[in-house]
Amino acid sequence: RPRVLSGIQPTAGSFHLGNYLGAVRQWVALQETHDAFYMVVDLHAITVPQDPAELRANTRLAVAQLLAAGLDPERCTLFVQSHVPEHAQLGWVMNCLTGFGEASRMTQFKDKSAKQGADRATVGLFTYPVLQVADILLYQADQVPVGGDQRQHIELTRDLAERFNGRFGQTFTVPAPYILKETAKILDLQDPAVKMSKSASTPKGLINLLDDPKATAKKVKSAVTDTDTVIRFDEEKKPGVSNLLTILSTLSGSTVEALEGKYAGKGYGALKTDLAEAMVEFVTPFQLRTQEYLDDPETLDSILAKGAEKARAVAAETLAQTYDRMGFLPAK
Ligand code: AQP
Repeated sequence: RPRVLSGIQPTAGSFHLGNYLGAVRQWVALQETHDAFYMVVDLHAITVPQDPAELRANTRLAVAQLLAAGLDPERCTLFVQSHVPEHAQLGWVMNCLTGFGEASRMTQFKDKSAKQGADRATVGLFTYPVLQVADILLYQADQVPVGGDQRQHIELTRDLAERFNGRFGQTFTVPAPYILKETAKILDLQDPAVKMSKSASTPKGLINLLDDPKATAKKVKSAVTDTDTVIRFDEEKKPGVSNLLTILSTLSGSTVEALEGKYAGKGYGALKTDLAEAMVEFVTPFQLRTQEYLDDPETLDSILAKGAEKARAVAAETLAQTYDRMGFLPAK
């Protein structure tokens, strides 16, 4: 079985619709066909300031949401990044192979540090993509299921894997991105020129899966479309409407073409009403399941303990091999 690896940050509390449709939904499908490793990336979370109690609660909440979304610990390895110390260890090695200019070209850092102000951005935020390289290479992942915003980081991962292999001998699998075209970039409901995002979206443009379903329905109904009335998929000319079609298509299982046919001659109101309904139908049981997992911290902790053990077995082997190739003296 080919291997996949991916992670999600525990920072915002609730996952948003972009996280779910762009990444987590694919994770659930891939656990059936792949040797799947999924983690909650708390080491990445601290690249921006975190309140300790909140971080701890949000990490549990992220795991509960992953289980509620359909991850099955019998079918995949689910763990918390900081439970596997090899991430930080291989991260350092990768930092020492990455050019300063190369890291400076990462657009996510540019965007995020610009938002925070250059003086407040940490070195951790700067080297975050390099830690992500280590996350992926530790597991010898063949594919990395992510949203389109991560493409550049996967490219960096490929470059560093090839660089290491070239310099020290074949050590790492060179991974490929696994990005579904349809859901690579879910857009902000109020500003369809930008992606839906926890830090950049306005509250009305962002759908959090744990929001009150009624509020979610309201957000869908007030989504920005255009002055036209035709329901047609056209990402350039009709980004708002196309975004709604993409979301409804994914949630309902109907193709975008079928939806175009269904809404021919009808106004945007009909599409929004149906999408609002589909969203409520999706989030209501999702929220119940999330709460059930939160109410049973013992089960959750035991899932994470088993996950960390399985992850460490793989990570430790890769790290030992890496250290050896680089010429570190083995500890006796
Ligand atoms: N709008 C999106 N469309 C498709 N995929 C998306 N992802 C995020 N936003 C969208 C994907 O979700 C996965 C987990 O993301 P993360 O935990 O790394 O969070 P993030 O990328 O930091 O999420 P945000 O909301 O975009 O945060 P900010 O605003 O801080 O940048 C990833 O696979 C990501 O591609």
